[in-house]
Amino acid sequence: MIVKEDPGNGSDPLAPSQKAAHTKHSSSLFTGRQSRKIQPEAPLRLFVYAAYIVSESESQDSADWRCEAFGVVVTYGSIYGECGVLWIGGIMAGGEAKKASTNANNRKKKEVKKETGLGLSSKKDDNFGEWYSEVVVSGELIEYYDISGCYILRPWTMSIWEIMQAFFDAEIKKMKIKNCYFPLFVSPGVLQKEKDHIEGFAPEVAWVTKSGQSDLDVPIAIRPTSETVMYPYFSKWIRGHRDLPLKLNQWCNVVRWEFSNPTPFIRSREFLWQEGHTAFAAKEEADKEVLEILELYRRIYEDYLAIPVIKGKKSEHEKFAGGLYTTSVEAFIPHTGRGIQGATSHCLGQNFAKMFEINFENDKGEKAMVWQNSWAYSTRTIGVMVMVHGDDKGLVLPPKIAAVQVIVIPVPYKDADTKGIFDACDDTVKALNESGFRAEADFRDNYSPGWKYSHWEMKGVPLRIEIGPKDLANDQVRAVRRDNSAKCDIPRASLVEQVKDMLDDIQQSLFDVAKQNRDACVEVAKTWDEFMEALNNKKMILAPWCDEEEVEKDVKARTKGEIGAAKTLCSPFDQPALDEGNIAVLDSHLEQKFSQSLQASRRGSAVKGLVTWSFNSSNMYYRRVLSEDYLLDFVNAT
Ligand code: 87F
Repeated sequence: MIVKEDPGNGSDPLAPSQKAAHTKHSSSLFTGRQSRKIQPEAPLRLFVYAAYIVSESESQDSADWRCEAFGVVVTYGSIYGECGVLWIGGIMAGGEAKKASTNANNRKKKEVKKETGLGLSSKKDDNFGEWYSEVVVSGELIEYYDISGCYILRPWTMSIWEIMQAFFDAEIKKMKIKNCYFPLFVSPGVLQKEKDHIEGFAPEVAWVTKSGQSDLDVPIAIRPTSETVMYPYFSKWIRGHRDLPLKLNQWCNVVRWEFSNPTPFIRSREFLWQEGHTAFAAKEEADKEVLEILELYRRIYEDYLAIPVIKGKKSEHEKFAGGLYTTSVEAFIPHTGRGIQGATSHCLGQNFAKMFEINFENDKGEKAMVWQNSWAYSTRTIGVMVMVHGDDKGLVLPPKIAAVQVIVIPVPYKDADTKGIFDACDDTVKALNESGFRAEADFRDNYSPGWKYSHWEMKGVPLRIEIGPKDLANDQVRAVRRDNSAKCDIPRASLVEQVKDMLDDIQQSLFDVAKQNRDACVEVAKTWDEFMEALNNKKMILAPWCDEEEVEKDVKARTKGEIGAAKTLCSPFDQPALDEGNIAVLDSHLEQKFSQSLQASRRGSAVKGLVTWSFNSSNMYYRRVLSEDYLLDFVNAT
């Protein structure tokens, strides 16, 4: 058994039997193909890879740019007047200044467009980035702000967020997790305590250094996450085993001064999230919670946002460095060919307990350290939803998260009975509201019905009901679906039942279509050539991997190109079956392809070396098919 298991103390919490139990409800990645759960004795692990954008800090020119940007503290100008000023430890360097002016130009373009009417000027297939920027603004989700990377979340966004919040909040309350609120500010002392893992994140921490014109004696950080804010109090509040478990959650904003391409919802400098922080007496309790929370995240994506996700465990390299292991739900954007981390649920192990001295007296009267978890999902969920479902007419909202599920539009006609039409609209809204649907009528008299259709399409309302003279005469309404433009006439007598069926159907069909599109992008690669070909074809790749960090870094380096590089997303809990034939072919292929790595690895430690040269499937075949003795002989012989 060569695959690394639990890197810390205790047993692997994601052991096969548990995995199977927790993936019971999730949609299989491998529908239509043979699917297999990992057996304890099988060392094979498939990893999902996808291209991702190399962050600024990883790319050459921006590394210089970042050096330039630090060490100097300047204010962002006079907009704050004489009141408390928020200062950030960095200047607006060339790159950022250029970006800001480009943003301003884009805004100007958009303002001009507004006067010319509705409709998007970019197409999703032609220019995805432009399309996305346009759709989030035209769909009234966000408004750009004059600080780069910060966005105004408009009511249309907040209502989506509140619906997801209501679901998640109720679920965690069932798990006896309680809400709390800790301050936004962090003292440098506690932040420093966590310096080992915060080191990599340090450039993203924003600091308050002034109040009015005076310098603060000690600068204060703004929370990028709340481990260091909360854990000193965990230490104070936890004394004995009866104080455990301590299970807290907070709904709040966090600030991370991102330097790479800001993107509404996806990468912003301030965002909303929930962060859960829990402490247990036993590791098993923590392990169980990690997966329960992950399942709630899956439900948010799949049941609410109608987006298929893959549940799995992060590699050591990609996990939260401060924790023991990280699980995640991973989504995929077919238009860009990129994977996107949907939410994370970490087992922190006892790392923070050590740092913050979170000890307790156990039931045997001995001193013990707690086991901790932390988990979060953020407003990024909304960005993923826009990217997956939106089309050239604008947003497409799944009914379960839409603030308005049904928009009712009167279609009066010259000498028709306008009052009768308006009354029918009112009655329709009333009947739907009384049955628990979120319905509204648009009675504005300064817009034509056609304009209203486009407007509500742009905002993504799942179902439109039109009522005109003919409908009034026939005691019916006309319903038009946003997702596929299908139209039908509904007798008013069966309005509620039929609307319910249609909304259910829209929700399901959005998920089905998204899953079909996602599945069409998943490929199993068994050779490096297959891997590269799939990557170039914007696929999400399932590739066997030996769980070695060096190999992972190697894949990243080898795939780095103009559009990004490949990185591991997770080791899915749900593993596909693999054809085990053709080992010889794979073997010779490997010899050619990876001879350099092989030579390099031979210079290093023997066993590790064997691992290093095969970051594709073949190494795993060796491991499965060949005995440990053979491997040792092989290592010793090379
Ligand atoms: C940015 C600046 C400073 C991520 C950061 O995922 C610190 C951090 O600790 C940082 N970006 N992280 C990791 C956050 C880990 C963890 N926190 C609680 C979560 C879930 C919620």
